[in-house]
Amino acid sequence: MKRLLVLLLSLAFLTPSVIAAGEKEKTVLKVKGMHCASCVSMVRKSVKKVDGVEEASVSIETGEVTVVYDPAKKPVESVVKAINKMGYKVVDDASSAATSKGCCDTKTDE
Ligand SMILES: [Cu+2]
Repeated sequence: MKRLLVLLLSLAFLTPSVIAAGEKEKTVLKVKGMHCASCVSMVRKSVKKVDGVEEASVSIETGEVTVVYDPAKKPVESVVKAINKMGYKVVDDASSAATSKGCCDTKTDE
């Protein structure tokens, strides 16, 4: 019984350091200007190309790009730049009324 307690205690000590080592971080970016499946796959592809990004998923309904990355490589700034460069816009808060050009933003008022 005492042995089990010791085992549990050492597990409790070990667990946090195991989690911290090599752990990925996750961030969610709000992106304006995505209209269709083509936008989604383009954004996803270019985000995944950034060094340090492990996984990227894009939701067109919410305009959210979820990025799983290696924090040691700090790729988030490059991810934001990559998205903005394609004509979309990463916004800090969802209420921002930013306008942007997506791949299929074909307004003919010009
Ligand atoms: Cu599109």
